[in-house]
Amino acid sequence: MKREDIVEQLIGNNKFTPYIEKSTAFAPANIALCKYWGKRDSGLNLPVTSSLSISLGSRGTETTLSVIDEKEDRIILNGEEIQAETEFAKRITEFLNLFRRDNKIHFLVKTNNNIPTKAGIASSASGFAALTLALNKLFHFELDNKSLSILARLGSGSAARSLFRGFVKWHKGEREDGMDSYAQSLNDSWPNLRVGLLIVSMAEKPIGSREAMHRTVETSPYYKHWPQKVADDMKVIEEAIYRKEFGLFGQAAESNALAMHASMLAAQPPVLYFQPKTIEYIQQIWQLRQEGLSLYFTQDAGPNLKLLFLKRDEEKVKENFENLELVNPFEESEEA
Ligand code: 2P0
Repeated sequence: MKREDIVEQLIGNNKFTPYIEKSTAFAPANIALCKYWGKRDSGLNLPVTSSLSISLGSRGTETTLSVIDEKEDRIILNGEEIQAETEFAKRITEFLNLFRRDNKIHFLVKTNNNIPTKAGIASSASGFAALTLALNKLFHFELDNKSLSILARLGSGSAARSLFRGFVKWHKGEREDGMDSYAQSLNDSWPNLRVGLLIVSMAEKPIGSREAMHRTVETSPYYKHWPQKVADDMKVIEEAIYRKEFGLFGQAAESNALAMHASMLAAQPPVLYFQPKTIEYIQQIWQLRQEGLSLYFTQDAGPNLKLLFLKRDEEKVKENFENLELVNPFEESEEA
């Protein structure tokens, strides 16, 4: 099944004339608590397992899309024009190709991330989610959330989750065309939950997550245990969110991240995202926990850590980690 066919199934074939000149949309970044690691279809970004994330409130990507009278797309990221031959630009252009028909229109994509670059959060999730929302407005597709999530997934798997605030579950789905692989809000908030972004390094990763995922699925002897591990952790995390049991929640999220890294380490060639400072921080977290602080971490495809804790421990955590970028994922629900 091709991505083009999915787009036509969702949108039809008669809506590809821009309806307005310009549209703007925002989507939050998200951090997986139960990770997406491995695809059953790499063309459609269909995952082997379901995953569950927390969106980062007002931290994410704002994208403005307009039609331009030029021969190719132009992409401006945080005020700087991105050259067409870069991987970043190619991925966006390929995604936009799905929305061009005979008219061969081109777009100006102005995209801004309000997460400080030093926070080291992948922007592809919020980026493709914001772009999907901007396309939906520009063409007046009037898609529902499920269809928007499926479309965003075609750009980047984790983007399927960035369309929603709060806790989000991406159902893996069973179908070959992926029409049942989409994300949904859990509709359960936890206003006292805090996320801390802890930076170890901003250096370029040794290997991108796409390739790392693929290599793990193909070669890691531990990968066969991953789907069951996700199923077990997912159950605990969902239950812990429902009951607001922070210890259970943190432990399952941390364990899920470590199991993902363990499966990568066993790949051939191995994939290792830890740096000495990552390990140092992990040991510090475990030490603080032994001393009674309810502090956990999760780690994605890079050396940086994301701390999980409650509002009541905010000061204590800040004292121990100077470089912490503090996020309140439910900030808007608190204001409301
Ligand atoms: C996640 N990650 O669940 C996992 C955990 C990284 C570690 O989703 O190939 O950029 O675009 O579908 O979504 C990063 O992978 O990969 C990711 P593609 P994506 O957040």
